Amino acid sequence: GDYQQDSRIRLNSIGYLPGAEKKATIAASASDFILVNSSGTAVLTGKTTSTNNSDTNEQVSIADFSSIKTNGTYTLLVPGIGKSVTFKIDPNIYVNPFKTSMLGMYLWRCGTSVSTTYNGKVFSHEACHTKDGYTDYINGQHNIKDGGKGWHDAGDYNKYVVNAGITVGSMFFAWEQFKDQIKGISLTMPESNNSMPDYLDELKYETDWLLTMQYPDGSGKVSHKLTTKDFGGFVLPERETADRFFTPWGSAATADFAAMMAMASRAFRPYDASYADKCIAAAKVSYACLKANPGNTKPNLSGFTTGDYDTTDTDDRLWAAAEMWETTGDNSYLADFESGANYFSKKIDVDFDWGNVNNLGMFTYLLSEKSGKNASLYNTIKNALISAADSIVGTADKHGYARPLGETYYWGCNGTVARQTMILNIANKLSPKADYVNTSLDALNFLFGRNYYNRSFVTGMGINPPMKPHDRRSGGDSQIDPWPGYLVGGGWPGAKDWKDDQDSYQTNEIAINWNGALIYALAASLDVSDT
Ligand code: 9MR
Ligand code: ZN
Repeated sequence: GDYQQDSRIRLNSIGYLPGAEKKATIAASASDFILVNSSGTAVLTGKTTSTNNSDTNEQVSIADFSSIKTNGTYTLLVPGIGKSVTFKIDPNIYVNPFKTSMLGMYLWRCGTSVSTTYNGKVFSHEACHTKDGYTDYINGQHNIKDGGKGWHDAGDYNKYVVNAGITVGSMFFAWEQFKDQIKGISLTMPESNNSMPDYLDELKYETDWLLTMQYPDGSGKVSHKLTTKDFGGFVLPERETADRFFTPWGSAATADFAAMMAMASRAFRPYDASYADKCIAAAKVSYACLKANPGNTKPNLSGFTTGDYDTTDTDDRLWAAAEMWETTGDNSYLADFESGANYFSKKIDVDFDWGNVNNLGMFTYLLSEKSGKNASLYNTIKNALISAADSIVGTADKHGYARPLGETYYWGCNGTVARQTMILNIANKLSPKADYVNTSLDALNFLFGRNYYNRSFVTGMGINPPMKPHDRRSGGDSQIDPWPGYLVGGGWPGAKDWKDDQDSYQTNEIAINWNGALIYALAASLDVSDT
């Protein structure tokens, strides 16, 4: 018959790994499907299974073509409905998405000009925020101190330490677990010919900035953020010239700083030992500050209407203790982690973001090969990890689009869908199970088109991607296309509430913590063709 492309046939428009489970959701009642290869030959005919997807209130039919494992380009035909977009089965499908989401990080660099050509279009801006930044706005002083480099946070150009925490943390986890796959991948950046892997060069651009956020007085306190007083307009960043200020310190930012710098020290050590020394030295000073200031210290953010990233510090302190122990081997940090964990948390949260880095501390403790761990605490946390992973698998199984976060929607929930892959992949490492890998891939399937909208949620990639993200560069340049490589936040309050509209900051913004999670998910999937 004559099949027309039909938006009711929803699948991962990037494709599928050969060994992975492969499913499409058809938002219609359809009993049969046919998978055809690029020569038009039917390689599989099958029957769908029908189910109700409650968050979108749709009766859907699921086509399962997991048995096809041959590399190639395919189309799914559904008699009476139409055909899907073409997609690949190939072990390397995630290499370009990984590079493009890292390109997004490079394009977020502050304090420098950036430029790239993507799909034949140029995206560039001049050096921005070259005066970063002014100290001590609250006390009325107006001195300049170096706060250069780092990534802009999101659709806005500000820089926030707490949101850097979950982002940099996730990206270092990706490095530690998947460096064999990541190491050889060459990325767009001025440093691509130096001796450090490009992935670490990109992270170093952020950690260089983070080091400037620590008070220069030796106290170890870390400024919560470096921002304008109010959000600026939709102009290129070099046109945003309002003064930006270091705010006072907060204990969550200080703990995240210690954790990130401890991780940085481990990652950079083989390539730049003196930088690694600098990172762990900075981490120790901030950790000492936390010990000297055991209470939760909220930053004084009065006078600012930019992002708050307001959070309590218990989880951040636990994470810092775990990373300090893993990097230094010093048992006092292990004691801090274990007593903190016993007191506050021996759990893994299935749903976590910038305000809850508890999991990161738990992950490092679980993955550590150092001796001295308390066996009973270790087993409790490991069991919690396995139950969290099993629960995510179950949630995805029950959802018509296999969304690992199920029916939970909130600001930035697409980021969480990507971030849950950390739980799944770490569980898979400690207790291997194909379901963990397949559900991790379900997160990518969902984000790249197997969803209610039949659209990719990542700019510049996949089927019908976002065109109008809430991003000041995309809105402020003369290019119609948005800047590439960015995961948008996703719909809420409900499953059908995403709007590809620049004004919809609640659903269509971009942010480093969401991209960092996507980068982890992609890194984990660079080549699992043998599962
Ligand atoms: O991602 C943040 C989300 O969890 C919060 O609910 C929201 C409101 O506080 O803020 C989000 O973070 C924004 C930050 O405050 C400023 N830069 C843009 C971020 C993404 O929207
Ligand atoms: Zn900037």
